[in-house]
Amino acid sequence: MEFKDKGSYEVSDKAKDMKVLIVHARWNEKVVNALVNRAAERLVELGVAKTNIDIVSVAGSYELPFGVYAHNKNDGVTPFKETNTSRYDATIAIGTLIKGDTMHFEFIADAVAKELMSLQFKISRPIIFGLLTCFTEEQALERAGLIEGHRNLGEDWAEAAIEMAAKLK
Ligand code: DLZ
Repeated sequence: MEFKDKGSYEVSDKAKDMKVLIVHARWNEKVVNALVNRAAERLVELGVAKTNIDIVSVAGSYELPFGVYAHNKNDGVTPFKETNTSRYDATIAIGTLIKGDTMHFEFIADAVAKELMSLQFKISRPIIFGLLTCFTEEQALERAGLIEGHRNLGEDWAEAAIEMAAKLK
C-alpha cells in the first residue's frame, strides 16, 4: 500500500482572478528552472492568466524570505500594516539546497523554513514552501522531474498556492 501521496486535489474556479508571485533562488539552476517552469505552467492549467504570474529571482535560498517580503510590498517603502496587504494572492518560494560538507545546509534550511512560515502572517497571504532540501544532486533531479519516472513537485506547489489563496477569496 502507498502511504506517501498528496491526496486528491479539487480545482478552484477562483484561480482566474488571482495574481501569483514566484520567487526563486539562482543556485542549482537546472533543477530550479525546471521547478519554476512547471509551477508556472500548472498555474496556467489551473486558470491563472499568464499575465498575472510574476517571476523574480534572488541570489540563493537564504535570500528567499526577503525576496518574498520585498516583492509583496504594495509601495515598496512602508512596512506591512493590516490595511497594506500584498498585491499577490499567493507566493511560491522556490530554491534547492544540496548538502555539502559543512553545517551551511542545516542553518539555511531551518532559517528559511521558519521565516517563510511566519512571513505569511505578516503579509496576510499564503507562501508556499518550494525549497528542496536534498542530500544528493540525484534527489534534487528526481524531485524536479528530471529523472524518468519522477514527478516535478512544482505542480504540487502551484496547486497548493491556488488552494490556499482561495481560502481568502
Ligand atoms: C552559499 C550557498 C551554498 C554553499 N549552497 C547553496 C545551495 O545549495 N542552494 C542555494 O540556494 N544557495 C546556496 N548558497 C547560497 C546562499 O543561499 C546565499 O545566497 C549566500 O549565503 C549569501 O547570503
